[in-house]
Amino acid sequence: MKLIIGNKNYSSWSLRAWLAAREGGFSFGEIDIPLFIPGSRERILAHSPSGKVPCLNDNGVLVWDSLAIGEYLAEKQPALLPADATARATARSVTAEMHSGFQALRSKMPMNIRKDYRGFGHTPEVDADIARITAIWNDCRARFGQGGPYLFGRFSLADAAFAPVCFRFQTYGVQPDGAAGEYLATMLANPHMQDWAAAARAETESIPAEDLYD
Ligand SMILES: N[C@@H](CCC(=O)N[C@@H](CS)C(=O)NCC(=O)O)C(=O)O
Repeated sequence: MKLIIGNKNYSSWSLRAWLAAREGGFSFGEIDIPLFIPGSRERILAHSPSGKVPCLNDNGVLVWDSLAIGEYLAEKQPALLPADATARATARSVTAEMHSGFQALRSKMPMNIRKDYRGFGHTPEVDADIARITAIWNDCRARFGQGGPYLFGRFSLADAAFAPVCFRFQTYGVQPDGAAGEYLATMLANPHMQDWAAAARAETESIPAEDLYD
């Protein structure tokens, strides 16, 4: 199994698939392709039909888009989704909401693990996205979080979906109150998240268009 991913500092979609694969206990190799430099597009297209990362190559089976990769991995490792049907439906709902929404947060607070942009990026739309994410985290923790420290107790695809938001909150100094704040701390202390962050800090490539507040 090989996962094709972009820069660990910036590629939020790559992080989702990578973390799901790590937490699912899969043994996989990585093909790391720095994005938005000459040759990037050709290199990605050699592996990924969409021309985007992440893309999973499981012994010739190609799966692209982080949502599809997560579902594929959860078919092989069902523990990546909650066992209870209501919890599972909610996990899929919040994962899909994250996947298709939060455009203001994405554009004004892009993932950028190496930077300290505390206080930057706030607009009314961004703050509304932050409020909705905080509400999701508090709601999932209260209703489904009894069996562990993650949104649905044990780690699930929903946590992978929100992993880049956790790095964003760290970079931009967003501290949610209550259970959501504790959940943020849990995610940032996750050993796989720390591995990813260490690798991001060690990268030398940068994408100037993403370094919004230098
Ligand atoms: N919805 C896709 C988004 C993938 C995506 O936009 N990937 C970006 C990097 S984070 C990319 O490959 N950009 C390179 C390009 O557009 O040339 C997913 O969930 O995988």
